[in-house]
Amino acid sequence: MSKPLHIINGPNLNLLGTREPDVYGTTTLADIEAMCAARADTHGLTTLCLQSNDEGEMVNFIQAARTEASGLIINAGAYSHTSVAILDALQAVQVPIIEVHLSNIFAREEFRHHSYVSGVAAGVICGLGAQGYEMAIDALAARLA
Ligand code: CA2
Repeated sequence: MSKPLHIINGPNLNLLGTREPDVYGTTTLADIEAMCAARADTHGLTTLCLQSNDEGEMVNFIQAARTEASGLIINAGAYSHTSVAILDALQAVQVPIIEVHLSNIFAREEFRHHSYVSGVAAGVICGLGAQGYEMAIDALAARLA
């Protein structure tokens, strides 16, 4: 049995499906986490999900991925654009990392165009909504096969 894929969603993503549907869609985070588990299952993989509004808690979960995960999917939310602490934690992770954003961060404000996560990610998916998470799982499964 392989280690689970760790899936991290950062600040405010617990609000998905309740506000700003024009930007982030109507799918809730619970829906996304269930979709991820189902998609992983088609590859014989499992998932372990964290949503946190707390940067330190996210760092702790990333550190745990060093020994407890086979791959990592991260939507660090606004911390993508600000957090050197999350970058430092990700740099210590050896398993493949895929960065996901629901919205197309390059079609939005300039400050969203840079992500500290991107430089340590094997790949970046943005602008495809909840489907981006499924694509990230497929990509990790292919790498782990
Ligand atoms: O597009 C993405 O997935 C983002 O990571 C979402 C972040 C944003 O700061 C990034 O630039 C791009 C914000 C998540 C906020 O989520 C909400 C969802 C519903 C209602 C309000 C906020």
